[in-house]
Amino acid sequence: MITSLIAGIFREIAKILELKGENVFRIRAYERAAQNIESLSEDIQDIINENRLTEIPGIGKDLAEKIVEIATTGKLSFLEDMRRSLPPGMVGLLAIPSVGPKHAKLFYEKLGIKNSAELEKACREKKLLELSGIKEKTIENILQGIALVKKGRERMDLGTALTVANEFIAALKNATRITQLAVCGSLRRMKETIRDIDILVSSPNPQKIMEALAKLPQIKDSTAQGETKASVITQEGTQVDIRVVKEKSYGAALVYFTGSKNFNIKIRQRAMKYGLKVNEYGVFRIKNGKEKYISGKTEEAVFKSLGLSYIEPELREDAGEIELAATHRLPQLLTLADIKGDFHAHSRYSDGHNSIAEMAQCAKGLGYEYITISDHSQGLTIAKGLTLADLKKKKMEIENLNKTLKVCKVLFGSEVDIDSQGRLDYPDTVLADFDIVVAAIHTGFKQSKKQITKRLLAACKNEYVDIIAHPTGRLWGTRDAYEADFDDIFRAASDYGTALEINAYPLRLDLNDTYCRQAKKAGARLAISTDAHAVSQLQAMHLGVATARRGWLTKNDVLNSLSYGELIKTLKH
Ligand code: DGT
Ligand code: CA
Repeated sequence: MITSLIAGIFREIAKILELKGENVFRIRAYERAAQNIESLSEDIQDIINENRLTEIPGIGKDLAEKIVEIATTGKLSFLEDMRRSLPPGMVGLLAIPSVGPKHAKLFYEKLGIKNSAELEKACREKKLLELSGIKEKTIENILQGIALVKKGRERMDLGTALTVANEFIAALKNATRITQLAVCGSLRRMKETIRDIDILVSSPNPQKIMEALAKLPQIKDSTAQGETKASVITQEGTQVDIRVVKEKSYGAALVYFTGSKNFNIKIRQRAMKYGLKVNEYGVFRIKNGKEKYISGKTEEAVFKSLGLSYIEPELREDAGEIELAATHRLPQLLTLADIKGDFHAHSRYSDGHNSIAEMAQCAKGLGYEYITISDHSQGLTIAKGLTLADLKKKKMEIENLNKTLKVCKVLFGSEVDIDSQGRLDYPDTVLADFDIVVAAIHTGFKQSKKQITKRLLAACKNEYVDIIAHPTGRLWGTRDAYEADFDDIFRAASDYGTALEINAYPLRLDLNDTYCRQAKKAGARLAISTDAHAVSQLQAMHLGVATARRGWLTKNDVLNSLSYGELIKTLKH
């Protein structure tokens, strides 16, 4: 998304300026610009087209020009010059969580550390301890941060991969006429993280596609180029593999390149049992040593030839789906159209960028019947948690909105912090007043498995808690999931009628697919929420739905497939 690209570039500039010890107002100007761009309630491309950039608070002529450059070229020469002015590798240091510009500057000036590898070495050799303010714990956090970044580099989050893929496909379609094209691989299966992007095209003239591809400005490098396939690296550094096949093989190639690898192996074995052969060109009957093409044009035809019902890409992991497809007993997976509302979103009352009315208007536009505005609770001061007086004001505002908005109900909610002992951040008398209570852990991630389990169990059992938010706390590239006994938690969620969130924020996707399936088996209900802090983030619901589908969930397993009327009857209080 262009908005996040621009905001990301401005934040990186702010960090480099801070590293260089530049004027604090200049640094803040870039940070504020990034924040204001993220909180826009309309598409920035429209603002650019209509020449209105300078109407955005904090955007003057200079920043407006930079935004236009980014929107047109996908990069900013000013940032590239700034990066070049630093010792090589230094930019990478800034990407490590728990290493801010101040630390990076200190490490460079005192120990000559210029990149992530040197920092890792200095951590292991305890050299950092010589510096003032650096403790054993800091070193431990930095090493963890380095490991997370390495992992994050190997695999992108699903949201980023979808954005890169969509931009790439749009550019390719613009460059040449294409009849059939699909994303394959882990991205089509909507895995939570993606190593590279696989694209399949059908064309009678592969050469034309390859020529158009070679000329795309999105490509930085090409690592392999054949007559019908190519591997390229985009400007962002993502690998894209492209294959061109004939129309009669398109369906078979779709099955093959969608994978997963284990799924393909099982499919091939099944084919062999029936005297068939299946590969990326089609399904063939083998008779007297000869191969006869029987299908391959569409995926449906390929599955039918193998005696299988159609298997949705999200299920193709060899986790029992082929066996069920053989007896036509696959579950009817949840779809985005089943979703009637969102349970977890923030407004300006806490740390959101939009008003309740703006969030509700957007929810209405998405066709929802309800949206919960669940701002943070009082103890979470860092996220501007709401005091009891704030709650009163917020409740009144919601009551007034509900009188005028009609179509989309605004539910009065809170994301209530679960403290280090498992207590909730408002007393029960206050909790009882909310329409929806979402409880979550925000601190003490490093507590023992036993203690974290205890905290989550206490929240599950509270009679006012409707949903446990981001139950494992994982944040891709920044923080691993904390340890807890999720079997116990899922059982308690089922026993006490507390739903478990599938947080659709792309870096979370928490619960993940595996846990969703486990939670369902334990009898728990799931609730998909975006945790949106701005109207644009409400759009991420589809990532939560994809995760639910990968977890084999149907409409009945998910709380927000209920209509407003059904929901009110189902909630705990
Ligand atoms: P990734 O890229 O690690 O996120 O995951 P995938 O699933 O996209 O894996 P990738 O890009 O290596 O390959 C794309 C698809 O091609 C994969 O899902 C299945 C198929 N494929 C790749 N290698 C093999 C193989 O050795 N055997 C079989 N049967 N299929 C393969
Ligand atoms: Ca792939």
